[in-house]
Amino acid sequence: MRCFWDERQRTHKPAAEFFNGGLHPAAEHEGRVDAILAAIGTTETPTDFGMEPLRRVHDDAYLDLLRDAHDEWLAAGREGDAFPYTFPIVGRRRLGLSRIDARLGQHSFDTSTPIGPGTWEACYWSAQTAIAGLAAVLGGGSSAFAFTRPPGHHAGRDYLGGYSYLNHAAICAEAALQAGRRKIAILDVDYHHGNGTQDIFADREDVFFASIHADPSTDYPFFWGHADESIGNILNLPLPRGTDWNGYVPALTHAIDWLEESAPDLLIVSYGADTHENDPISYFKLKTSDYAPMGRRIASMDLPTLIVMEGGYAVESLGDNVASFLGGF
Ligand code: SP5
Ligand code: ZN
Repeated sequence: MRCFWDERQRTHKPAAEFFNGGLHPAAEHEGRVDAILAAIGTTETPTDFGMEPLRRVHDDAYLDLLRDAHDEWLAAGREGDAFPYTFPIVGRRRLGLSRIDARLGQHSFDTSTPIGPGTWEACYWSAQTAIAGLAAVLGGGSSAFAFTRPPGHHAGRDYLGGYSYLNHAAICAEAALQAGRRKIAILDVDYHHGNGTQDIFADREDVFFASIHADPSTDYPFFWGHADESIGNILNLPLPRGTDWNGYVPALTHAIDWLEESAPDLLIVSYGADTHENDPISYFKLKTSDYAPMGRRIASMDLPTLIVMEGGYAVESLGDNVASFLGGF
């Protein structure tokens, strides 16, 4: 399978994230990069598709913030990564304030997703990597793997969160529609619900989104991903902590059957390896060997398929997990 990656994606180097009342070393760190690159072998560097495909999904004010936030953070006399600390809860007015802390809060939903000096560059090239993978698939390749990092599925049109800044699955779905595909299926198998992707495509008839994830009653992102949000083009299949492969398979079968009913002409997989038993922030029990049959079942949909990388933080198992999935596929 053709694999895409850009070294500029390394320039995002978050030091810490805040949860459970304290700062913890960032789970989405550069060690993930070497683990995955070692496992997938040769990669291709994307060409520059520019800002247009990003603008089809994300708001201009939000993109401006991603690009400028760290400079403004320094200009405000701060050091280290930029973090929000005050959030406009749902229903608050959009005030268009200019202070950096207000802007960060306006476009964030958590405190785990800092903006450092290289974050924009990494995000930009991560998106280009995804689009290059899509171009390979649209150009007649049956599948491609885009090693997107930082991840994307928690990012909405105008917000970041969950280590995600630009939503690669959404950007590629829109780009594929723009290129003449008619119906896009997105299958999200990361441990966490893909809230950004769901929000971006709510009520659409040309994009179908199915997500299998930890029950948000117990796990991040809490406020999205519940079963009763399954309406129209959205299917959420929350599973309890402790789910192993036997518990996972029926949900996978359900998600695949449901996506196939919509008769898509392209599949985008948001693949996260944080369902693995060793993942440090997650509580499913999948084994490395389970990702091969997972990949195989998804490949049985027999669709042109772009796989984008989401989470997965058990660095010592991460390369093997990705290789198992891609190998099975
Ligand atoms: C892309 C992706 O996988 N994003 C996940 C973001 C999860 N951030 C929430 C971190 C809270 C972790 N709680 C861990 C408890 C460890 N014992
Ligand atoms: Zn995740």
